[in-house]
Amino acid sequence: MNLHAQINRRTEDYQQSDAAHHIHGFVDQKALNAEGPRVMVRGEGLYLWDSEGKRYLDGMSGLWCTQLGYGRRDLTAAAAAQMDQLAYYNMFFHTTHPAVIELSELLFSLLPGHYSHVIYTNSGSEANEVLIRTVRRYWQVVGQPQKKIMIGRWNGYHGSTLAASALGGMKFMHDMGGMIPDVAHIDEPYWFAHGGELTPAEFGRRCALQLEEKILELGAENVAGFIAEPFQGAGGMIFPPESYWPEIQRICRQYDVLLCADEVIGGFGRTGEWFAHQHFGFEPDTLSIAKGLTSGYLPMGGLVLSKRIAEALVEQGGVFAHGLTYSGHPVAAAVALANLKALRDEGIVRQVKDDTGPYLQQLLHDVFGNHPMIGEIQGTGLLGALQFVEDKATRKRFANENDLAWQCRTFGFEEGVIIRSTLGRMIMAPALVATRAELDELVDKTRIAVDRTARIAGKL
Ligand code: PXG
Repeated sequence: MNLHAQINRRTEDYQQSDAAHHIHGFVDQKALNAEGPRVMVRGEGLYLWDSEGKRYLDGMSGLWCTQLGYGRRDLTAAAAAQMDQLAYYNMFFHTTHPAVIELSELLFSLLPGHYSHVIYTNSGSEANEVLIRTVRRYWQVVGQPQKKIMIGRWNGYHGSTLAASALGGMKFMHDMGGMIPDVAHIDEPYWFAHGGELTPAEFGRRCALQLEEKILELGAENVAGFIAEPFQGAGGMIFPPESYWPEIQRICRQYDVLLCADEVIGGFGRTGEWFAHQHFGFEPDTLSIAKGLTSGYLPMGGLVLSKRIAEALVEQGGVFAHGLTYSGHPVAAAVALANLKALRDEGIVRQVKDDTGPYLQQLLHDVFGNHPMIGEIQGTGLLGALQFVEDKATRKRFANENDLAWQCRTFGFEEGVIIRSTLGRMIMAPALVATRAELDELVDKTRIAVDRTARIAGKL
């Protein structure tokens, strides 16, 4: 394939035009305009190429979404065939279409048996928007309309729309657009940063008990649901202590608060299980999904409902006043179907669980277990987080950890690997099709970037 087939303009030309017209997400636009964004032009497998012809191993699956990697011709063929056949039709006017029906069949064959229905959206943010409405509607229908409050967690991430960011706990997002009413937050179970003298198990229980305290403070009769990522993604790939989820589940059951798992990052094989809640061993009432559902090839998300919720809505709820022009879009559905078939039939999820996942975890511990800059390694399946630390004994973090992590990420780009930084953590989540050799390259280049950072920090 000719790498430059579609590039007939100079990089600076692209950058100037981008600066003239485009507001990017989560960046200082003025600073970005001065620097000029990298222009990505091609992807194949785990690799990306920019407009200068430089190759990168993408250690982040795009934005945690390209489970199958780039350039899968079966997905592009599925999209093209569906566009030829029926490019668009809606789910209003009492209609449906085969692509979305077949997708739902396959989805529920992969999910545990107590889930039965899905509301399709175009993104994870929208899945969490509809979650709020669905959960509140459920309680109305079963005769407890005062149950409205959603509890989320500080430093949780559930999307960028107003309501989804309100569920999340990124304060700087709340400050920008305001909050919606009837949302509360509890602390995140980030032991390394906030655990103090407690053991991880004690700290995990303590964090979970905050949920009980918050429910009692607000009145259980007013609390509709608790939303959380099984492990935090955008907040820093933070895995809760093992004591956390069983206690959270007990509390939700005891006070009849719906347990809502945000599986947008954890779903579709990332942990080696189909869904992250299966890895952590708890049973949510709802699952928000997106990203890996289509391997990111087209936008699609959804809210999966347990039978208990779906039955109430369907049998007693009457009109459910919600719907998007593109809910269950046939082309997105066809791509999602092809994607899930490939993940299943090529044994990719199983391979992450049995082979490449344990391989990556072992590699990370071999390479970084005694590294002077790394205080904690977390991960499972094809997920890895490296926590920067100034003093291992006291878990003291660098005052400038954010800058160091950003620098490390920049070194990564120079070395030809894309890893992500959040506060003082370096994160990797490569495509699920990664081979052992690609994981070797990912970890090796990450080590070079971390070593270069450690030299700046005076640790090497
Ligand atoms: N829930 C979770 C857990 C997410 O990670 C969303 C919902 C929203 O999905 P959409 O499709 O609306 O973006 C996400 C998105 C990062 C980063 O920096 C992560 C996300 C988005 C942007 C940046 O890690 N995840």
